[in-house]
Amino acid sequence: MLPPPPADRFVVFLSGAGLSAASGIRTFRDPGGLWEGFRAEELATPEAFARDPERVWRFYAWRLEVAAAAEPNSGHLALARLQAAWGPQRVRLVTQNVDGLLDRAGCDEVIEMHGSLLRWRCARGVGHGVVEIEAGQPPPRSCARCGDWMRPAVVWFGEVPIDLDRIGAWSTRCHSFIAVGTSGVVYPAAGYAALARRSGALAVEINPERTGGSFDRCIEQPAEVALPALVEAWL
Ligand code: BV8
Repeated sequence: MLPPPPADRFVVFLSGAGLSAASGIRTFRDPGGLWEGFRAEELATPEAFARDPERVWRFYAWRLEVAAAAEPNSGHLALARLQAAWGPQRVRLVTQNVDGLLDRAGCDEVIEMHGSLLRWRCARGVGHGVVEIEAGQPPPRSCARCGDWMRPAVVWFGEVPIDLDRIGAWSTRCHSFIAVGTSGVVYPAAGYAALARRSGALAVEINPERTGGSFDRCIEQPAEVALPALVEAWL
């Protein structure tokens, strides 16, 4: 079993689509995943949106609907339980996921480094304001200020992820860095485990399939099984 961080140290959990798989949200690169049949570049880039805003808008409106209908699973809830016991300073959460399920599970101060489906903005930039989408509501199609297309406030390929400085600082100072449900394909997210390990942290992967990344330990189990067991052992 993994050693818990000492009381004066902290653990970072970096999650990917595998954490939400048990909530019925398909991953990106597993067979039958979201990108199957599409090339990511076809839909998750500013160029794709500029080329065919209707198609990309509909793809994300559909993903918002799927995320809103999903429920946090035992993996999300385990992270919320650990944070409730030890606080968000000792249990720091970073996610590549845009489904908002960690927030809905009751987690605090989550860094959503690839943004969120629950926030939409004018395609021209954040100057016209960001719209928070209520559960079950469809996203707006056009900006109330200028009438241009609205787009999800997610980070597309070629766009700069959110809070990279903070994620980098956490990765170089944490006691342990646990990557949960991510294939380690997408950068710069995929580079933080190795950075943490080089900085002396214990680097751990929770994934039913080893990704071959730079980890000290690999827990080859699904997140919805491994996380509740880990939190139970730690608490
Ligand atoms: C950028 C939001 C410049 C939209 C997404 C090197 C350095 C920097 C950049 C690059 C680089 N090399 C290439 C790049 C460019 C590019 C990139 O990484 N391309 C890849 C394809 C090679 N990166 C970018 O463009 C990034 N921006 O570089 O800007 C910059 C950078 C830094 C500083 C200045 C300038 C932006 C990338 C963000 C793209 N947006 N999402 C949307 O969601 O539509 S990425 C998308 O992939 C999702 O966020 C997703 O989360 C993410 C990663 O995928 P995973 O989460 O890992 O999901 P996947 O399906 O791949 O894997 C699931 C895993 O779960 C599997 O391993 C499976 O075994 C496991 N699993 C399954 N079931 C379970 C499970 N695990 C546990 N339990 C289970 N039950």
